Amino acid sequence: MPVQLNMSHPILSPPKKQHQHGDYSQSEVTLANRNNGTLLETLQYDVTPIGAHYLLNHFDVPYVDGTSDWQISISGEVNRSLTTTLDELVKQATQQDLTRTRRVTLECAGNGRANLKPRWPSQPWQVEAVGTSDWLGMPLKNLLQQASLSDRAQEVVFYGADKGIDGGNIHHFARSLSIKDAMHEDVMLVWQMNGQLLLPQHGYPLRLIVPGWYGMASVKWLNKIEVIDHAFTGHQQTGTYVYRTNSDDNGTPVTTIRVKSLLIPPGIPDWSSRKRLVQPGLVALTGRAWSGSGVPIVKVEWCCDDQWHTASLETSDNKYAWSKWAADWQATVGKHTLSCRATDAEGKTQPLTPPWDIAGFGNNAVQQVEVWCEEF
Ligand SMILES: Nc1nc2c(c(=O)[nH]1)N[C@H]1C(S)=C(S)[C@@H](COP(=O)(O)O)O[C@H]1N2
Ligand SMILES: [Mo]
Repeated sequence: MPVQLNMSHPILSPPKKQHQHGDYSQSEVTLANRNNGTLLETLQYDVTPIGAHYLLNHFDVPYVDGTSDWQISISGEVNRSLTTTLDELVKQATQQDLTRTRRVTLECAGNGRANLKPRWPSQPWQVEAVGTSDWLGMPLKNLLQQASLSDRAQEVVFYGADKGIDGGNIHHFARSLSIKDAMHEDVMLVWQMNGQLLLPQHGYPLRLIVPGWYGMASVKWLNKIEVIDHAFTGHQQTGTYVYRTNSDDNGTPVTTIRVKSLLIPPGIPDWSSRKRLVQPGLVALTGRAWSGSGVPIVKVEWCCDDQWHTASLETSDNKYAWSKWAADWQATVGKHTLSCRATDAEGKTQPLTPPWDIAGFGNNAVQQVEVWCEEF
């Protein structure tokens, strides 16, 4: 017998979320099992191996049986609404020489959320929600030009095929961009990642890639584009992905990636605690640094026990991809804390403590890695 729900519905009228302290809840563990982070040791690779790229799926991965039936439509404030299959789109892009590959670092806006105290009950990222891929596709701009925007066009809304519920709100995952951002030559419709078709969990068969922005803008399983004459107020646009200092705050939208860096934890790990052990002597430290909007990294510093030093930096040829940094550490017996800090060409740098946001968005505070140094 189904249970009749009258007063409060746990899915459609869920209780208000509360910040958490201490142990992770069952639902946070469930989310963490579905949405893997990258393995920090793979920061060695310029391009993240596909299976090691972080994953953030709000709902279920849609089942797609081949690309020939996948349709993408553009409607709303356009002079020529159009619907095309993905096969047709790819064919046209190839014939018109529009296909491009761009190396882009994606980071989830919630990366670092679990390091805030108290923390917001959501995907409990610590530092690992970042990765870099070679994305192949075509500029979105060309498709928008083909549809020809009307004079009233104000925003472009991108819909994913995935559907679910958040805060009692049933919706397809959808995000918008202003006309100016959508027409940016680097925003892409993408069908390949690192030389192969997208994996189901990364948006197969078609996704958007918005370089320099936090990951939520890069809508996966893209099948509908709607041009509208007003500001989009969908749940993923205004109900979340907004920086708020308290729940009464209207907030400001989360957009481009804040300057950040990571260090590959050196030495060898203890299996269950992941604590690190290194030998005394020379230890090669390395990691990655990136910022949003294609702004280059100009400096990386590293720190051992409150002593800051300048690291060497390999600048990237790809403006939206992370840079590699390296430093030599003379490890001495004892327990140490290692950190790194990036500065970009606009002079922006990482804070030592997490910036406060109720949902833990945009946490670009420096990472801290504890290391035990001992002869072994
Ligand atoms: N349709 C759809 N697109 C989506 C999402 C989603 O849940 N559904 N998640 C977004 C978020 S929050 C991030 S961080 C990136 C993650 O992309 P990846 O899983 O390929 O790393 O996809 C974005 N695009
Ligand atoms: Mo995300």
